[in-house]
Amino acid sequence: MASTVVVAMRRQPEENDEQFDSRRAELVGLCEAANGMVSEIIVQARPDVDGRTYLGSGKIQTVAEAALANDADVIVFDAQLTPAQVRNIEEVVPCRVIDRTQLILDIFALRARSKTGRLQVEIAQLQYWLPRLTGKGRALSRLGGGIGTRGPGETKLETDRRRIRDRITKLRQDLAVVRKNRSVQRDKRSRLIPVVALVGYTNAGKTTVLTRWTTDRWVKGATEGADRLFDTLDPLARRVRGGSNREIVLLDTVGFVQDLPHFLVEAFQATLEEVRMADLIVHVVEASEETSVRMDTTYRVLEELEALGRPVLTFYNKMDLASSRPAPDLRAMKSLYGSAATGDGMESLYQAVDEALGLDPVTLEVEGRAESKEFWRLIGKHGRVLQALDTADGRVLVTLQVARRHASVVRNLLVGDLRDESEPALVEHLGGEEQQDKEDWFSSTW
Ligand SMILES: Nc1nc2c(ncn2[C@@H]2O[C@H](COP(=O)(O)OP(=O)(O)O)[C@@H](O)[C@H]2O)c(=O)[nH]1
Ligand SMILES: [Mg+2]
Repeated sequence: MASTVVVAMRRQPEENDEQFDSRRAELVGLCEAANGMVSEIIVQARPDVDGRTYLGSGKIQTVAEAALANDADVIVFDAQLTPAQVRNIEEVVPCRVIDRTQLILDIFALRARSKTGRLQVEIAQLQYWLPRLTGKGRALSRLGGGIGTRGPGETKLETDRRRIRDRITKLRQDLAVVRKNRSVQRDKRSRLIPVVALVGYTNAGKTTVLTRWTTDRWVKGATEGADRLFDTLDPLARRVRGGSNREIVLLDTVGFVQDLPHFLVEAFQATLEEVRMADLIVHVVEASEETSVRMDTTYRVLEELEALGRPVLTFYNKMDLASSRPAPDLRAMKSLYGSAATGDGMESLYQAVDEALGLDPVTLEVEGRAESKEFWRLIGKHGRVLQALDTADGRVLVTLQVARRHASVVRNLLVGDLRDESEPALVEHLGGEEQQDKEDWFSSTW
Protein backbone atom coordinates (compact mmCIF):
# COMPACT_ATOMS: atom_id res chain seq x y z
CA MET A 1 0.00 0.00 0.00
CA ALA A 2 1.23 3.48 -0.81
CA SER A 3 2.39 5.75 2.01
CA THR A 4 1.17 9.34 2.12
CA VAL A 5 4.11 11.69 1.83
CA VAL A 6 4.66 15.37 2.55
CA VAL A 7 7.78 16.69 0.84
CA ALA A 8 9.87 19.47 2.38
CA MET A 9 12.33 21.34 0.16
CA ARG A 10 14.79 24.15 0.49
CA ARG A 11 15.04 26.42 -2.51
CA GLN A 12 18.52 27.80 -2.94
CA PRO A 13 18.89 31.39 -4.16
CA GLU A 14 21.16 30.39 -7.05
CA GLU A 15 18.61 27.98 -8.46
CA ASN A 16 16.55 29.16 -11.42
CA ASP A 17 12.97 28.00 -11.98
CA GLU A 18 13.97 25.26 -14.36
CA GLN A 19 16.58 23.80 -12.05
CA PHE A 20 14.24 23.90 -9.10
CA ASP A 21 11.34 22.35 -11.03
CA SER A 22 13.56 19.57 -12.24
CA ARG A 23 14.80 18.86 -8.71
CA ARG A 24 11.25 18.87 -7.40
CA ALA A 25 10.03 16.54 -10.16
CA GLU A 26 12.90 14.20 -9.44
CA LEU A 27 12.12 14.08 -5.73
CA VAL A 28 8.44 13.38 -6.40
CA GLY A 29 9.51 10.67 -8.84
CA LEU A 30 11.74 9.12 -6.19
CA CYS A 31 8.88 9.13 -3.67
CA GLU A 32 6.68 7.37 -6.21
CA ALA A 33 9.40 4.85 -6.98
CA ALA A 34 9.40 4.02 -3.24
CA ASN A 35 5.62 3.52 -3.33
CA GLY A 36 4.89 6.90 -1.76
CA MET A 37 2.10 9.25 -2.82
CA VAL A 38 3.03 12.90 -2.49
CA SER A 39 0.11 14.91 -1.14
CA GLU A 40 1.81 18.23 -0.44
CA ILE A 41 5.10 19.99 -1.09
CA ILE A 42 6.35 22.66 1.29
CA VAL A 43 9.10 24.93 -0.01
CA GLN A 44 11.28 27.31 1.96
CA ALA A 45 13.58 29.68 0.15
CA ARG A 46 16.68 30.26 2.23
CA PRO A 47 20.34 30.85 1.41
CA ASP A 48 21.69 28.59 4.12
CA VAL A 49 20.73 25.48 6.02
CA ASP A 50 19.42 25.81 9.56
CA GLY A 51 21.73 23.73 11.73
CA ARG A 52 19.01 22.63 14.13
CA THR A 53 16.06 21.93 11.82
CA TYR A 54 17.32 22.36 8.26
CA LEU A 55 14.44 24.66 7.18
CA GLY A 56 14.17 26.77 10.37
CA SER A 57 11.78 26.20 13.25
CA GLY A 58 9.00 28.38 11.80
CA LYS A 59 8.89 26.45 8.56
CA ILE A 60 9.06 23.12 10.36
CA GLN A 61 5.87 24.17 12.11
CA THR A 62 4.24 24.61 8.69
CA VAL A 63 5.56 21.21 7.63
CA ALA A 64 4.11 19.67 10.79
CA GLU A 65 0.71 21.19 10.09
CA ALA A 66 0.77 19.94 6.52
CA ALA A 67 1.65 16.46 7.74
CA LEU A 68 -1.26 16.56 10.16
CA ALA A 69 -3.71 17.91 7.58
CA ASN A 70 -2.72 15.24 5.05
CA ASP A 71 -2.56 12.47 7.60
CA ALA A 72 0.94 11.82 6.29
CA ASP A 73 2.88 8.66 7.06
CA VAL A 74 6.23 10.25 6.41
CA ILE A 75 7.93 13.56 5.60
CA VAL A 76 10.66 13.44 2.98
CA PHE A 77 13.40 16.10 2.97
CA ASP A 78 15.26 17.00 -0.20
CA ALA A 79 18.78 16.64 1.19
CA GLN A 80 20.78 14.50 3.55
CA LEU A 81 20.01 15.53 7.12
CA THR A 82 22.27 15.18 10.13
CA PRO A 83 21.13 12.78 12.85
CA ALA A 84 20.57 15.78 15.14
CA GLN A 85 18.39 17.54 12.58
CA VAL A 86 16.24 14.43 12.20
CA ARG A 87 15.82 14.25 16.00
CA ASN A 88 14.93 17.91 16.33
CA ILE A 89 12.42 17.77 13.49
CA GLU A 90 10.84 14.58 14.79
CA GLU A 91 10.12 16.31 18.08
CA VAL A 92 7.76 18.69 16.31
CA VAL A 93 6.16 16.67 13.52
CA PRO A 94 3.51 13.95 13.90
CA CYS A 95 5.17 11.30 11.75
CA ARG A 96 8.44 9.80 10.58
CA VAL A 97 11.11 11.91 8.87
CA ILE A 98 13.42 10.60 6.19
CA ASP A 99 16.02 12.33 4.09
CA ARG A 100 16.81 11.99 0.40
CA THR A 101 19.59 9.47 0.95
CA GLN A 102 17.34 7.21 2.95
CA LEU A 103 14.66 7.50 0.28
CA ILE A 104 17.13 6.39 -2.39
CA LEU A 105 18.32 3.53 -0.20
CA ASP A 106 14.72 2.49 0.18
CA ILE A 107 14.23 2.34 -3.56
CA PHE A 108 17.39 0.32 -3.98
CA ALA A 109 16.26 -2.11 -1.29
CA LEU A 110 12.94 -2.45 -3.04
CA ARG A 111 14.56 -3.09 -6.40
CA ALA A 112 17.66 -5.08 -5.67
CA ARG A 113 17.04 -8.46 -7.25
CA SER A 114 20.33 -10.21 -7.57
CA LYS A 115 22.21 -11.60 -4.60
CA THR A 116 24.98 -9.08 -5.28
CA GLY A 117 22.45 -6.27 -5.37
CA ARG A 118 20.89 -7.23 -2.07
CA LEU A 119 24.24 -7.59 -0.32
CA GLN A 120 25.44 -4.27 -1.70
CA VAL A 121 22.28 -2.48 -0.62
CA GLU A 122 22.46 -3.90 2.88
CA ILE A 123 26.06 -2.72 3.18
CA ALA A 124 25.00 0.77 2.11
CA GLN A 125 22.10 0.75 4.58
CA LEU A 126 24.40 -0.22 7.44
CA GLN A 127 26.89 2.45 6.41
CA TYR A 128 24.10 4.97 6.50
CA TRP A 129 22.89 3.87 9.91
CA LEU A 130 26.25 3.48 11.57
CA PRO A 131 26.82 7.18 12.43
CA ARG A 132 23.14 7.51 13.31
CA LEU A 133 23.20 4.86 15.99
CA THR A 134 23.42 7.18 18.92
CA GLY A 135 22.00 7.12 22.42
CA LYS A 136 19.06 4.83 22.71
CA GLY A 137 18.80 4.43 18.97
CA ARG A 138 15.56 6.32 18.84
CA ALA A 139 15.38 6.34 15.06
CA LEU A 140 15.56 2.58 15.02
CA SER A 141 12.78 2.07 17.49
CA ARG A 142 10.50 3.82 15.07
CA LEU A 143 10.97 1.34 12.29
CA GLY A 144 7.58 0.15 11.19
CA GLY A 145 6.01 -0.60 7.85
CA GLY A 146 6.08 1.39 4.66
CA ILE A 147 8.29 3.98 3.14
CA GLY A 148 11.67 4.57 4.71
CA THR A 149 11.53 1.43 6.78
CA ARG A 150 12.90 -1.19 4.49
CA GLY A 151 16.14 -1.10 6.39
CA PRO A 152 17.95 -4.05 7.79
CA GLY A 153 15.94 -5.83 10.45
CA GLU A 154 15.75 -4.37 13.92
CA THR A 155 17.55 -7.32 15.42
CA LYS A 156 20.67 -6.36 13.53
CA LEU A 157 20.37 -2.67 14.22
CA GLU A 158 19.64 -2.95 17.93
CA THR A 159 23.12 -4.19 18.44
CA ASP A 160 26.07 -1.92 18.95
CA ARG A 161 28.28 -0.36 16.32
CA ARG A 162 30.90 -3.02 16.57
CA ARG A 163 28.40 -5.69 15.65
CA ILE A 164 27.32 -3.60 12.69
CA ARG A 165 30.90 -3.23 11.55
CA ASP A 166 31.34 -6.98 11.86
CA ARG A 167 28.24 -7.47 9.82
CA ILE A 168 29.56 -5.14 7.10
CA THR A 169 32.80 -7.12 7.01
CA LYS A 170 30.87 -10.35 6.71
CA LEU A 171 28.68 -8.97 3.92
CA ARG A 172 31.75 -7.82 2.03
CA GLN A 173 33.17 -11.33 2.24
CA ASP A 174 29.89 -12.83 1.00
CA LEU A 175 29.92 -10.32 -1.81
CA ALA A 176 33.38 -11.37 -2.90
CA VAL A 177 32.25 -15.02 -2.98
CA VAL A 178 29.11 -14.22 -4.95
CA ARG A 179 31.11 -12.19 -7.42
CA LYS A 180 33.48 -15.07 -7.96
CA ASN A 181 30.65 -17.50 -8.60
CA ARG A 182 28.60 -15.19 -10.71
CA SER A 183 30.03 -16.20 -14.02
CA VAL A 184 29.08 -19.80 -13.26
CA GLN A 185 25.39 -19.12 -12.84
CA ARG A 186 23.86 -18.43 -16.17
CA ASP A 187 20.47 -16.89 -16.09
CA LYS A 188 18.31 -19.28 -18.05
CA ARG A 189 15.40 -17.01 -18.60
CA SER A 190 17.33 -14.67 -20.84
CA ARG A 191 18.01 -17.57 -23.17
CA LEU A 192 14.43 -18.68 -23.44
CA ILE A 193 12.65 -15.41 -23.98
CA PRO A 194 14.33 -12.17 -25.04
CA VAL A 195 14.72 -9.66 -22.22
CA VAL A 196 14.51 -5.92 -22.81
CA ALA A 197 15.72 -3.60 -20.02
CA LEU A 198 14.43 -0.05 -19.73
CA VAL A 199 17.12 2.28 -18.40
CA GLY A 200 17.37 6.03 -17.91
CA TYR A 201 16.94 8.77 -15.35
CA THR A 202 14.25 8.85 -12.73
CA ASN A 203 11.24 10.61 -14.18
CA ALA A 204 12.23 9.95 -17.81
CA GLY A 205 9.08 7.89 -18.14
CA LYS A 206 10.37 4.30 -17.91
CA THR A 207 7.44 3.05 -15.88
CA THR A 208 4.94 4.89 -18.08
CA VAL A 209 6.53 3.30 -21.16
CA LEU A 210 6.35 -0.10 -19.49
CA THR A 211 2.72 0.35 -18.53
CA ARG A 212 1.65 1.47 -21.99
CA TRP A 213 3.63 -1.29 -23.64
CA THR A 214 1.99 -3.86 -21.38
CA THR A 215 -1.45 -2.50 -22.25
CA ASP A 216 -0.78 -2.29 -26.00
CA ARG A 217 0.90 -5.68 -26.24
CA TRP A 218 -0.83 -7.54 -23.51
CA VAL A 219 -0.05 -11.24 -23.20
CA LYS A 220 -3.21 -13.17 -22.54
CA GLY A 221 -2.90 -15.20 -19.39
CA ALA A 222 0.39 -13.59 -18.44
CA THR A 223 -0.74 -13.11 -14.88
CA GLU A 224 -2.65 -16.36 -14.68
CA GLY A 225 0.36 -18.56 -14.71
CA ALA A 226 0.73 -19.94 -18.23
CA ASP A 227 4.44 -19.71 -17.58
CA ARG A 228 5.32 -19.85 -13.91
CA LEU A 229 8.89 -18.88 -14.51
CA PHE A 230 7.90 -15.34 -15.26
CA ASP A 231 5.16 -14.96 -12.70
CA THR A 232 7.61 -15.48 -9.95
CA LEU A 233 10.34 -13.45 -11.62
CA ASP A 234 9.69 -10.19 -9.82
CA PRO A 235 7.15 -7.41 -9.76
CA LEU A 236 9.15 -5.16 -12.05
CA ALA A 237 9.22 -7.56 -14.98
CA ARG A 238 6.39 -7.72 -17.47
CA ARG A 239 5.69 -10.04 -20.35
CA VAL A 240 4.52 -8.50 -23.59
CA ARG A 241 3.88 -9.76 -27.09
CA GLY A 242 6.67 -9.23 -29.55
CA GLY A 243 6.65 -9.77 -33.29
CA SER A 244 6.02 -13.16 -34.91
CA ASN A 245 3.76 -14.02 -32.02
CA ARG A 246 6.70 -14.37 -29.63
CA GLU A 247 6.98 -12.97 -26.15
CA ILE A 248 9.38 -10.47 -24.66
CA VAL A 249 10.16 -9.77 -21.01
CA LEU A 250 10.41 -6.08 -20.13
CA LEU A 251 12.40 -5.03 -17.09
CA ASP A 252 11.78 -1.74 -15.33
CA THR A 253 15.02 -0.69 -13.67
CA VAL A 254 15.89 1.69 -10.86
CA GLY A 255 16.26 5.19 -12.29
CA PHE A 256 19.41 7.25 -12.28
CA VAL A 257 19.41 10.22 -9.94
CA GLN A 258 21.36 13.40 -9.86
CA ASP A 259 23.78 13.98 -6.97
CA LEU A 260 23.88 10.39 -5.90
CA PRO A 261 25.70 10.28 -2.56
CA HIS A 262 29.05 8.71 -3.22
CA PHE A 263 28.69 5.75 -0.88
CA LEU A 264 25.58 4.69 -2.80
CA VAL A 265 27.22 4.35 -6.18
CA GLU A 266 28.09 0.68 -5.81
CA ALA A 267 24.68 -0.21 -4.42
CA PHE A 268 23.12 1.62 -7.33
CA GLN A 269 25.14 -0.31 -9.86
CA ALA A 270 24.44 -3.60 -8.17
CA THR A 271 20.70 -2.99 -8.49
CA LEU A 272 21.22 -2.61 -12.23
CA GLU A 273 23.02 -5.89 -12.70
CA GLU A 274 20.31 -7.59 -14.64
CA VAL A 275 20.83 -5.05 -17.43
CA ARG A 276 23.99 -6.91 -18.30
CA MET A 277 21.89 -10.01 -19.09
CA ALA A 278 19.40 -8.18 -21.26
CA ASP A 279 19.22 -8.91 -24.97
CA LEU A 280 18.41 -5.29 -25.67
CA ILE A 281 18.51 -2.02 -23.75
CA VAL A 282 15.89 0.66 -24.32
CA HIS A 283 17.32 3.95 -23.13
CA VAL A 284 14.45 6.25 -22.16
CA VAL A 285 15.38 9.93 -22.36
CA GLU A 286 13.27 12.90 -21.35
CA ALA A 287 13.24 14.93 -24.58
CA SER A 288 11.83 17.96 -22.80
CA GLU A 289 14.86 18.33 -20.52
CA GLU A 290 18.52 18.92 -21.17
CA THR A 291 19.64 15.56 -22.57
CA SER A 292 23.39 15.39 -23.18
CA VAL A 293 24.75 15.26 -19.62
CA ARG A 294 22.19 12.68 -18.58
CA MET A 295 22.80 10.52 -21.61
CA ASP A 296 26.56 10.64 -21.07
CA THR A 297 26.00 9.56 -17.47
CA THR A 298 23.81 6.68 -18.57
CA TYR A 299 26.38 5.40 -21.03
CA ARG A 300 29.14 5.71 -18.46
CA VAL A 301 27.18 3.58 -16.02
CA LEU A 302 26.37 1.04 -18.72
CA GLU A 303 30.05 0.84 -19.45
CA GLU A 304 30.86 0.28 -15.79
CA LEU A 305 28.24 -2.46 -15.73
CA GLU A 306 29.93 -4.05 -18.72
CA ALA A 307 26.59 -3.75 -20.48
CA LEU A 308 27.81 -1.69 -23.39
CA GLY A 309 28.08 -4.78 -25.56
CA ARG A 310 24.28 -4.94 -25.52
CA PRO A 311 22.45 -3.24 -28.36
CA VAL A 312 20.78 0.03 -27.34
CA LEU A 313 17.70 1.76 -28.73
CA THR A 314 17.18 5.32 -27.55
CA PHE A 315 13.59 6.43 -27.00
CA TYR A 316 13.17 10.19 -26.67
CA ASN A 317 10.07 10.33 -24.51
CA LYS A 318 7.81 13.28 -23.58
CA MET A 319 7.94 14.69 -27.10
CA ASP A 320 4.54 16.25 -26.31
CA LEU A 321 6.41 18.63 -23.98
CA ALA A 322 9.57 19.12 -26.03
CA SER A 323 10.14 22.35 -27.91
CA SER A 324 12.51 20.72 -30.38
CA ARG A 325 13.55 17.29 -31.56
CA PRO A 326 16.81 16.10 -30.03
CA ALA A 327 19.44 14.91 -32.51
CA PRO A 328 19.63 11.15 -33.04
CA ASP A 329 21.74 9.34 -30.47
CA LEU A 330 24.78 8.14 -32.36
CA ARG A 331 25.66 5.60 -29.69
CA ALA A 332 22.38 3.77 -30.20
CA MET A 333 21.36 1.44 -33.05
CA LYS A 334 18.46 3.73 -33.66
CA SER A 335 16.69 6.70 -32.09
CA LEU A 336 12.93 6.88 -31.72
CA TYR A 337 10.72 9.76 -30.70
CA GLY A 338 7.37 9.69 -28.96
CA SER A 339 5.34 10.03 -25.83
CA ALA A 340 4.34 7.29 -23.48
CA ALA A 341 1.65 9.61 -22.13
CA THR A 342 -0.12 10.24 -25.45
CA GLY A 343 0.94 7.01 -27.16
CA ASP A 344 2.59 8.81 -30.08
CA GLY A 345 5.49 6.91 -31.58
CA MET A 346 4.99 3.80 -29.46
CA GLU A 347 4.27 1.53 -32.42
CA SER A 348 7.58 2.56 -34.00
CA LEU A 349 9.31 1.69 -30.76
CA TYR A 350 7.75 -1.78 -30.62
CA GLN A 351 8.68 -2.35 -34.25
CA ALA A 352 12.26 -1.25 -33.72
CA VAL A 353 12.49 -3.58 -30.73
CA ASP A 354 11.16 -6.49 -32.80
CA GLU A 355 13.70 -5.77 -35.49
CA ALA A 356 16.55 -5.42 -33.03
CA LEU A 357 15.59 -8.75 -31.46
CA GLY A 358 15.03 -10.43 -34.83
CA LEU A 359 11.36 -10.98 -34.04
CA ASP A 360 10.13 -9.44 -37.25
CA PRO A 361 8.64 -12.13 -39.48
CA VAL A 362 10.31 -13.52 -42.56
CA THR A 363 8.85 -15.88 -45.11
CA LEU A 364 10.39 -19.23 -45.91
CA GLU A 365 9.50 -21.91 -48.43
CA VAL A 366 10.01 -25.54 -47.52
CA GLU A 367 9.34 -28.59 -49.59
CA GLY A 368 8.72 -32.05 -48.15
CA ARG A 369 6.66 -35.19 -48.33
CA ALA A 370 3.01 -34.45 -47.72
CA GLU A 371 2.56 -37.57 -45.62
CA SER A 372 5.57 -37.00 -43.36
CA LYS A 373 4.30 -36.37 -39.84
CA GLU A 374 7.67 -35.09 -38.74
CA PHE A 375 7.67 -32.48 -41.50
CA TRP A 376 4.33 -31.07 -40.38
CA ARG A 377 5.22 -31.27 -36.73
CA LEU A 378 8.31 -29.13 -37.23
CA ILE A 379 6.45 -26.66 -39.36
CA GLY A 380 3.62 -26.36 -36.87
CA LYS A 381 6.04 -25.88 -34.05
CA HIS A 382 8.27 -23.28 -35.61
CA GLY A 383 6.19 -21.23 -37.95
CA ARG A 384 2.85 -20.22 -39.27
CA VAL A 385 1.73 -21.73 -42.56
CA LEU A 386 0.71 -19.14 -45.13
CA GLN A 387 0.24 -21.49 -48.05
CA ALA A 388 0.68 -25.17 -48.93
CA LEU A 389 0.81 -26.32 -52.56
CA ASP A 390 0.88 -29.91 -53.73
CA THR A 391 3.66 -30.55 -56.17
CA ALA A 392 4.54 -33.70 -58.03
CA ASP A 393 5.01 -37.14 -56.44
CA GLY A 394 3.15 -36.54 -53.18
CA ARG A 395 5.33 -33.62 -52.21
CA VAL A 396 4.17 -30.32 -50.87
CA LEU A 397 5.62 -26.81 -51.05
CA VAL A 398 4.88 -24.84 -47.88
CA THR A 399 5.22 -21.12 -47.45
CA LEU A 400 5.60 -20.28 -43.78
CA GLN A 401 6.38 -17.34 -41.58
CA VAL A 402 8.99 -17.47 -38.83
CA ALA A 403 10.78 -14.87 -36.71
CA ARG A 404 13.91 -13.70 -38.49
CA ARG A 405 16.12 -14.74 -35.59
CA HIS A 406 14.85 -18.29 -36.01
CA ALA A 407 14.90 -18.54 -39.76
CA SER A 408 18.21 -20.29 -40.21
CA VAL A 409 17.58 -22.53 -37.22
CA VAL A 410 14.25 -23.60 -38.69
CA ARG A 411 15.92 -24.31 -41.96
CA ASN A 412 18.62 -26.41 -40.34
CA LEU A 413 16.17 -28.37 -38.23
CA LEU A 414 13.97 -29.15 -41.18
CA VAL A 415 16.85 -30.09 -43.40
CA GLY A 416 18.49 -32.10 -40.62
CA ASP A 417 15.38 -34.00 -39.67
CA LEU A 418 14.20 -34.69 -43.16
CA ARG A 419 17.38 -35.25 -45.06
CA ASP A 420 17.14 -39.01 -44.81
CA GLU A 421 13.62 -39.43 -46.00
CA SER A 422 13.09 -36.80 -48.61
CA GLU A 423 15.78 -34.12 -48.80
CA PRO A 424 13.45 -31.13 -48.58
CA ALA A 425 14.47 -28.12 -50.58
CA LEU A 426 14.30 -24.87 -48.73
CA VAL A 427 14.56 -21.37 -50.07
CA GLU A 428 15.23 -18.57 -47.66
CA HIS A 429 13.88 -15.36 -49.08
CA LEU A 430 15.34 -13.10 -46.47
CA GLY A 431 18.59 -13.52 -44.66
CA GLY A 432 18.49 -14.20 -40.95
CA GLU A 433 21.50 -14.48 -38.71
CA GLU A 434 21.67 -17.51 -36.60
CA GLN A 435 21.35 -16.28 -33.06
CA GLN A 436 20.43 -19.42 -31.22
CA ASP A 437 21.19 -23.00 -31.87
CA LYS A 438 18.71 -24.56 -29.53
CA GLU A 439 15.20 -25.68 -30.04
CA ASP A 440 14.39 -23.88 -26.76
CA TRP A 441 13.43 -20.87 -28.72
CA PHE A 442 10.46 -22.58 -30.19
CA SER A 443 8.91 -23.72 -26.99
CA SER A 444 6.32 -21.05 -26.58
CA THR A 445 3.62 -19.67 -28.68
CA TRP A 446 2.94 -20.44 -32.32
N1 LIG B 1 3.83 14.88 -20.67
C1 LIG B 1 4.31 13.66 -20.54
N2 LIG B 1 4.51 13.16 -19.31
C2 LIG B 1 5.02 11.92 -19.21
C3 LIG B 1 5.35 11.14 -20.34
N3 LIG B 1 5.83 9.96 -19.92
C4 LIG B 1 5.82 10.00 -18.57
N4 LIG B 1 5.33 11.18 -18.13
C5 LIG B 1 5.17 11.62 -16.73
O1 LIG B 1 6.46 11.76 -16.18
C6 LIG B 1 6.47 11.37 -14.81
C7 LIG B 1 7.51 10.32 -14.56
O2 LIG B 1 7.16 9.15 -15.27
P1 LIG B 1 7.63 7.71 -14.77
O3 LIG B 1 7.15 6.73 -15.78
O4 LIG B 1 7.28 7.49 -13.36
O5 LIG B 1 9.22 7.87 -14.87
P2 LIG B 1 10.36 6.86 -14.38
O6 LIG B 1 10.91 7.43 -13.13
O7 LIG B 1 11.38 6.89 -15.48
O8 LIG B 1 9.74 5.51 -14.21
C8 LIG B 1 5.06 10.90 -14.51
O9 LIG B 1 4.38 11.96 -13.89
C9 LIG B 1 4.48 10.60 -15.86
O10 LIG B 1 3.09 10.77 -15.90
C10 LIG B 1 5.13 11.71 -21.65
O11 LIG B 1 5.37 11.13 -22.70
N5 LIG B 1 4.62 12.98 -21.67
MG1 LIG C 1 9.78 4.31 -12.60
